[in-house]
Amino acid sequence: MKKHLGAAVLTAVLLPAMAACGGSDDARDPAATTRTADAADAAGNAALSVTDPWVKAATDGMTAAFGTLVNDSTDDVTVVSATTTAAASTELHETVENEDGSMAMRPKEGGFVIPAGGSLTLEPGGDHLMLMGLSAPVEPGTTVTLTLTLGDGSTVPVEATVKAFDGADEQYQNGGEH
Ligand SMILES: [Cu+2]
Repeated sequence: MKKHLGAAVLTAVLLPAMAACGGSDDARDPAATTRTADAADAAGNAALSVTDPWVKAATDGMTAAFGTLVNDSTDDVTVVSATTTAAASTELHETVENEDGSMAMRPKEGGFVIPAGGSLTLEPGGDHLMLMGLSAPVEPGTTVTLTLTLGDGSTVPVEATVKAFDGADEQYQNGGEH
């Protein structure tokens, strides 16, 4: 499939660049930037993979990314932050019920914790990755590359498919639109 090939090439080009600007902590753990999404390294460090990652199509403003975070390691794994080239900033959000019964989302305190040998599902109406300040329309059928940063400083690249979806329109709790 042409689309897949394109995405793979794009990833191959982008990932080394991302790794190169991965922050000042890199020197502490040289292996961090080379760890892959689907394999634990020889030392048995935390390995996280993402099943069926997808992003809600949007023309501008903000959107959200979902999927199932799977932890195959014997230690809890925490996703502490995320980035994507598709948006100016990315936040880890949870969805909570306001006192008036309406649903609102807010930054997840402490990040997403995936228990050892367990998983955490990011889904509309629940936990999700919030992409804020889209740099371009996010079109159905295209791919968005996200990079998750874990508590140990390692990163996990994620290729998320863009899907049209109605819903996941919870208001940002501190957004104050009204
Ligand atoms: Cu959100």
